[in-house]
Amino acid sequence: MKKKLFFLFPVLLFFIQCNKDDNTSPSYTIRDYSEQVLVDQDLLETYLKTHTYNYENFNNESDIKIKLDTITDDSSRLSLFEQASIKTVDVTDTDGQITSHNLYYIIAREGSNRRPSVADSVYVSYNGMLTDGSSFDNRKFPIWIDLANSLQGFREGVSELRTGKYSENSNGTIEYNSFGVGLFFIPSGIGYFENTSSGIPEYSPLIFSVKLMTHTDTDHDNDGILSIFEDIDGDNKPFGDDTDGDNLWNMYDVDDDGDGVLTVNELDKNNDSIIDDSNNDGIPDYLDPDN
Ligand SMILES: [Ca+2]
Ligand SMILES: [Ca+2]
Ligand SMILES: [Ca+2]
Ligand SMILES: [Ca+2]
Repeated sequence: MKKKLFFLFPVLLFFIQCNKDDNTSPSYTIRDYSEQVLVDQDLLETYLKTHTYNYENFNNESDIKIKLDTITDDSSRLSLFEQASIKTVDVTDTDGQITSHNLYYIIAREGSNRRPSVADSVYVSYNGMLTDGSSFDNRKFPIWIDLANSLQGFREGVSELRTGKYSENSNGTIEYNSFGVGLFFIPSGIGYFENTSSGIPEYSPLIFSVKLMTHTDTDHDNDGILSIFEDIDGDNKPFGDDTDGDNLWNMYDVDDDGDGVLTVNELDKNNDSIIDDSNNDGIPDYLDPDN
């Protein structure tokens, strides 16, 4: 079966509706990541310690909905905090200062198939919430999302899940089971930070429950190298890598070394399924402007 990609980008995840940087008010200054991250961490940890979810329901293959609930002091239920893992995600500001952010996450069910990369497209249903419990975007039916162009906290979280298995019903519809289900608690620095969006005030930590049905290995520029492998500095992310310095990242650049020969045409000229390095200098031809 050939999979068809429908890129129905959810507005909330990708488009900033109001950028405070453009605000004409002279008194407005954008907060520092290093200060905001402490505020958000405090807020998220308080939420995690005072809430739980229906974790006992995820020991099977069916489609279970995550239900968050408050926890009382005398409860024997595990809090979210007791179950959460932490992934450290760095953010570099315009001055080059790096701030580490804690992405808290819970894998309610890991999933049975493959993990997508941070640059792949994923087929997900999700509920996006604030720490006050309000929901700002609830997708009951799955949609395709390009992780490379989604919020940093979202793509780092979803890439920790595994996809499921699917079967085709007699009427042609696809049914997914044993897919990954996760909860992600995202500080604003790897969310929208100073920007607002519909239902999301500035500097809001975000909570997402996500079901990952399937994914597609994605090659954004169709040059024959999957986007995740257009990663030159070796940090396992193709973001910001730009071999020829033309301000077009390799994942979007059809001629990665800028030598006038398209990457797809100098990858493997002798068709031996090995990436060519004609002058044996350790740099593959498609990244070598001298060859
Ligand atoms: Ca480039
Ligand atoms: Ca490329
Ligand atoms: Ca080239
Ligand atoms: Ca070359």
